[in-house]
Amino acid sequence: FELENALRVAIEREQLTLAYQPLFLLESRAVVGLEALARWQHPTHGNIPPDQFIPIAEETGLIVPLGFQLLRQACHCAVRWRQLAPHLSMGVNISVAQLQAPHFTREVLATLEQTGLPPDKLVLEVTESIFALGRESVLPQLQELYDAGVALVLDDFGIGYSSLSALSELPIHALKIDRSFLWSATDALPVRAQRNQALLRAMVSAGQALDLLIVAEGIETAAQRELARSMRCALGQGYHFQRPLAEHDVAAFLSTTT
Ligand code: G
Ligand code: G
Ligand code: G
Ligand code: NA
Ligand code: MN
Repeated sequence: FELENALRVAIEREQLTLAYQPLFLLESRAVVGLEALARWQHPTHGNIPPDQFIPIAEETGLIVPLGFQLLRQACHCAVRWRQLAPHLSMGVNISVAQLQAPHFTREVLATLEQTGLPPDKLVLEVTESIFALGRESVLPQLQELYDAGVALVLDDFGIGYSSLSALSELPIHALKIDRSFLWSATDALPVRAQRNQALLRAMVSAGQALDLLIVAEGIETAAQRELARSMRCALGQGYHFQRPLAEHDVAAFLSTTT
C-alpha cells in the first residue's frame, strides 16, 4: 500500500473530510468556535490518521492543494453553521509549507470572499515550526493575513522553536498552550504538579503580557478545566468538553449548546 499515491488520488476525488472540535469559553462554557481536523477514510484501508498522512502531504507538497480544499470545506460549513451560532469562528490548521506556497494569502482571502465568511471568523492555527526556517519566509504572509483581519493562533506553544522574543514580534491573536503543560500541571505526584503549575502560570502570564488570548487544549478532566480557568485561560478545548464531531453532527450539537 503506497500512501503517497493513494493520497494523491484521494485529493483528486475530494475524499478527505473534516471533523470539528468545539472551543469553549472557560467562564461561561459558551461555544465560541470549532477547530477543523482532517480525516481520511480510505475505501479499502479504512481510517488513516492525520499523524500518518499530514507529514507525507507536507513532504510531497500535496499539503498545498489539500489545504486549500479543506479550507474551502471549512469556510462553507462555517457560513452555514453561523446561522445557528452567529459568533462562531472556524479554526484551520496550516503547515509551514502552505504558508510558503505562492499566492497563499491571496487564495485564503479569495476563499473568504467566495464563501462570505468574515475574515475575523477564520482562525488559522500555525505551529512553532514557522520559526525553524527563518522567519523571513513566513512573516510577511502572516502580517498580510493579520492586516486583513484573519485571526492567527500559535498552536502547540511551548514545545518547539519559539523564543519569547520571537513571540513578541509575531502578528498573532492567540496562544494555544501545548496540552503537555496542562497534563503535567495536573500530575498525580504533588511535587511535579506544583512545579508544572508554576510553569503553566508563567506561560499564561507571558501570553497575557502580549495581549494574547490564551487557549488551553487537551482538557480531559474537570480538574484540568478548573486549573485552566483559575489561571485565566480564556478558552478551552478537549475531550472533557467534546470530542471532534463528524460534519453531519455539528448542527445538532450547536442547536443544543447555543
Ligand atoms: O473576544 P475576542 O474578540 O478577543 O476573541 C476573538 C475570537 O477569536 C473569539 O471570539 C474566538 O472565537 C476566536 N478564537 C480565538 N482563539 C481561537 C482558536 O484557537 N480557535 C478558534 N476556533 N477560535 C478562536
Ligand atoms: O486530529 P488529530 O489530533 O488526529 O490531528 C493530528 C495532527 O494533525 C495535529 O497535529 C493536527 O494539527 C494535524 N492536522 C489535523 N488536520 C490538519 C489539517 O487540516 N492541516 C494540517 N496542516 N494539519 C492538520
Ligand atoms: O496539534 P493539534 O493541537 O492541532 O492536535 C489536535 C489533535 O488533538 C486532534 O487530533 C484532536 O483529536 C486531539 N485532541 C483534542 N482534544 C484532545 C484531548 O482532550 N485529549 C487528547 N489526547 N487529544 C485531543
Ligand atoms: Na491545531
Ligand atoms: Mn495543538
